[in-house]
Amino acid sequence: MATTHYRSCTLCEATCGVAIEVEGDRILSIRGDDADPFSKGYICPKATALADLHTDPDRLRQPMIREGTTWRTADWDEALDLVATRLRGIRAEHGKDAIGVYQGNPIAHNLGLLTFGQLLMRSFGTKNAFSATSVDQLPHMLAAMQMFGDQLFMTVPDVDRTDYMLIIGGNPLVSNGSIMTAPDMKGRLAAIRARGGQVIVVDPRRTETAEVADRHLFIRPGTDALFLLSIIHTLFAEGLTDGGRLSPHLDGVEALRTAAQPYAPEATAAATGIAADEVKRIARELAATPRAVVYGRMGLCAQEFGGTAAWLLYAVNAITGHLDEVGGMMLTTPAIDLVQLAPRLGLHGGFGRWKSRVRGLPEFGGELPVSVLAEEIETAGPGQIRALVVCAGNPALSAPNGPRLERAFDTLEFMVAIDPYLNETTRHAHVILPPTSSLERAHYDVALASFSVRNVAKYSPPMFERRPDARHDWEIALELWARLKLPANPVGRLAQRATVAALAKLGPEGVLEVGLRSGPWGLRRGAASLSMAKLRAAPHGIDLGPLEPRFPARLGTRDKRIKLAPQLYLEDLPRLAARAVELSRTGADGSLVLIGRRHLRSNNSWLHNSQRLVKGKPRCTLLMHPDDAIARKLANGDSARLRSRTGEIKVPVELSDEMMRGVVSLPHGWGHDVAEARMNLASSRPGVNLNALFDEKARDPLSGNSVLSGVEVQIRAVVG
Ligand SMILES: Nc1nc2c(c(=O)[nH]1)N[C@H]1C(S)=C(S)[C@@H](COP(=O)(O)OP(=O)(O)OC[C@H]3O[C@@H](n4cnc5c(=O)[nH]c(N)nc54)[C@H](O)[C@@H]3O)O[C@H]1N2
Ligand SMILES: Nc1nc2c(c(=O)[nH]1)N[C@H]1C(S)=C(S)[C@@H](COP(=O)(O)OP(=O)(O)OC[C@H]3O[C@@H](n4cnc5c(=O)[nH]c(N)nc54)[C@H](O)[C@@H]3O)O[C@H]1N2
Ligand code: SF4
Ligand SMILES: [Mo]
Repeated sequence: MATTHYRSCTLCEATCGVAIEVEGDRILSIRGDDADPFSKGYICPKATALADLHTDPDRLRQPMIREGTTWRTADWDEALDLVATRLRGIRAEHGKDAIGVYQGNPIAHNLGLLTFGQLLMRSFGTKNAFSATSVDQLPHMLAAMQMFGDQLFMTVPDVDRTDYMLIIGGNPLVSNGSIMTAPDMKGRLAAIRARGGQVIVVDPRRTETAEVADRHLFIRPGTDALFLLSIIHTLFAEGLTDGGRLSPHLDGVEALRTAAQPYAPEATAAATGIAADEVKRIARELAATPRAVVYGRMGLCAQEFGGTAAWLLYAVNAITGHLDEVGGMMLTTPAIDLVQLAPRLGLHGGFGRWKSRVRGLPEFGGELPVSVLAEEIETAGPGQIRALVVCAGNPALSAPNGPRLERAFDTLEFMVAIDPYLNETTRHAHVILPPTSSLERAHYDVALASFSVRNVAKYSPPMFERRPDARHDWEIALELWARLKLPANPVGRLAQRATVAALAKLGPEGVLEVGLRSGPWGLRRGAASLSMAKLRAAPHGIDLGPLEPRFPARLGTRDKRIKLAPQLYLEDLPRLAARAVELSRTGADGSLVLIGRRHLRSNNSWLHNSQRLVKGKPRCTLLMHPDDAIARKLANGDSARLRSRTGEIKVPVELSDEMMRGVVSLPHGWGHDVAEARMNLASSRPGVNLNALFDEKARDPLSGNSVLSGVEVQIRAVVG
């Protein structure tokens, strides 16, 4: 008999409710859950991949041990013992920092890894901790920390109540929103326009989002900070600033005015490609619209001036009265409050408490930028990384200069991956520990609910029983943690066994219960308090209402004030001024700059083994403006050779006037043509690795985030 299970999709930040119909262990259908109060039936085509991932014959179901070039399966005890022995040995001989860890993006979608996974990762006590954060939202986190006093105060646009949304370097129609958990962005943007509002997109490509907006402005990659400074300049010059309710709490207004002084819209137009009139119009509209918001994402922050741009983004919202106000940039009140919980778990945000050994880049939130991972493995000396633990990450494809990283992996004494696939990264490991599929485990969006455009809570129980010989991510983490900490004496061992048994009994749900009870919707609300029992009784999820103003009470700064002009940013402005002159000349010599893109049917590097998602025309193509193609004697479908400092790749070109002249675009997450990987379908349609072209040395110096946009490349037609 068929039954329907209701749960959240774990593939992207939108957290859509899905209704999955099963009979026995067969999945009959996956539909949007109409009764989910947040997603209201919306899903995207990727949701079906939940089934494909679950049934994928290439998904590993047993631990794998590599001996030379051959892999064999192993049982859990053998594999875990081996990992623990090797890691303990390396730690004993070379110290804590000899073990490096890298945590990838799916962790944000995995309750077990956000709880028990962190227990394991933090227990290494290594300075060499890395994650996908530094090829992603790090500038937003730095700005949140500098301006509002906590790295997690990356505010989210109140899309459902705004009347004006300026989107800079984000493509939510494809990405389904980021640091903006909001199922059905297409519907939500259409609703802004339906209520008489406007949507404006600033992007070097006329994206899918731009197609449904009121206006689209091409911007030269890497110039968003200049664009934002000219908006700020205009606001001050025309007397349009008004911090509203938060005015008495704003520090640095004058410093911000002075910083923007040299950047009149007329002065930035040559560099940004955005006409002065357009800048002024936006500034005036922002000031005149009571409910307006400026939002920016990957294109804004993963670039040379990403740190500066993220700061200015929040600053514009603040000085136009759109920070922490209805329809503006707001904070959630999540049921599990990470901001409150983190310090209690000994996790303190921090910046620059230590530096990377080789290049001296600052730590942020306990992590170093992934752009230094290769050199930290390759460079001999105390503190060198000799063993690496990779959890839910594929840095071979996701990090700049992946090929160098892969060469570095091969020099490691030991590498272990917690990952369901034998792929571009994990093939370098000595042991792969594969977790259960997402349908076999319990889920709650601890991280994403903190960035949601409404306050929501939803628990998804496991849909399928895990096989006795399978392990959840959290179980792998717990068992490894226990083995790594193994006390020497029998009494200690006995005590530890009891602790592990107690933790296993608690499980991620137990942690969840503690988080719920102590959170803002917990015990303090008396009878209305949220609990696991309430979540279990509401399989479609619980709507906790719209976002509410939280500042100044929630500010994390010592003096409870908002810092509009932190010194760190002001000191770096001369770099921008110098670059502005150069940028206004780019393209004059005929060079092209490269940016990235995403596709609705793809998710970073790891959904290319699903037939339903990869079928159709090839997606790993270089988008190029026809004029740029003609100048290089390239026609649609021709093969082009792209070269940068770090690498060279060959890729088919696709001509389109959706590209700004002088800018070309290629998606990341491809390049599956490696012999040892075991992802059959993916390797039959491999595409090329965009990150072979991005330089690991290029970074936003403020945050350490990698530069994944606006990099100069040479492009030639491939002859013959
Ligand atoms: N050029 C360029 N590079 C980019 C980007 C870009 O825009 N341009 N985007 C960057 C961004 S925003 C991000 S977030 C990073 C992503 O960088 P990564 O997180 O390093 O890479 P992913 O492709 O997400 O790989 C995820 C890995 O986790 C595994 N996995 C999936 N689900 C689970 C699970 O439940 N448990 C475990 N243990 N493993 C799992 C998959 O098999 C895969 O190996 O890429 C970045 N790289
Ligand atoms: N379908 C799908 N959804 C995803 C993902 C996926 O791979 N596929 N990945 C998920 C992840 S990990 C993340 S972090 C989010 C990312 O979510 P988004 O940031 O919304 O997604 P991107 O497609 O990277 O959008 C970046 C946009 O910036 C533009 N851009 C590039 N350079 C510049 C620049 O210098 N300035 C400006 N203004 N714009 C620029 C690009 O053309 C692109 O349209 O998406 C998530 N959702
Ligand atoms: S938008 Fe994201 S969460 Fe929603 S169905 Fe698609 S992949 Fe899943
Ligand atoms: Mo990301």
